[in-house]
Amino acid sequence: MFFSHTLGLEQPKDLKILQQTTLIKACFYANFQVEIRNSVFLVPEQDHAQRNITFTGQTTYSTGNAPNSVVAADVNGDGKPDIIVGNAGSNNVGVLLNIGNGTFTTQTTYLTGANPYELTAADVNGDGKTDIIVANYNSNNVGVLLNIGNGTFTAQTTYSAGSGASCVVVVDVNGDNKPDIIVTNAGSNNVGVLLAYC
Ligand SMILES: [Ca+2]
Ligand SMILES: [Ca+2]
Ligand SMILES: [Ca+2]
Repeated sequence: MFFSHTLGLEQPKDLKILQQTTLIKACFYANFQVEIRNSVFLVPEQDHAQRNITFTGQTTYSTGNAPNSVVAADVNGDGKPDIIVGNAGSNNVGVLLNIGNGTFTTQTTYLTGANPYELTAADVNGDGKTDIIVANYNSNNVGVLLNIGNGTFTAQTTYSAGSGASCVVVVDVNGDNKPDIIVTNAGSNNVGVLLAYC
């Protein structure tokens, strides 16, 4: 019989127990194994006192037609989050640089496919600069605009998707440290996975 029991960790003063679970796993076939594991998850102690928060009225910045999606990411490496907006009715994306104090430049636009329905921002080529990935709904493809520095971008490179490419996320799905693209195809009733390779 295998028996494993881990207990007795001393809790550091600046950490608190987020969750404590006990896992009991038993196998009654080949070797009759029982494993009991106590897991303690520690997170920094935080002040959870409720605060009142209010917001100002909006300050507006012009975009293209029918802006349909937005993300915030630092595209020029100054530590300030910038705005990237998908102008679905203008077939472009707009980049508004953060000039401090929560104010932004007018948008600089970059062409996309037809009806850029949704976008995300991620460093897809590993150069440390945030790129733009856009789902071009009426073009049935995904566009990738690489960041060439100072918050400016290349023309898009397109990759075929299904009908009605509508949403994109970027994540490494196969553990090779290269970010992959997942796209929903609204007109095809499926989801597509585009693996990155060099
Ligand atoms: Ca910035
Ligand atoms: Ca990049
Ligand atoms: Ca990958």
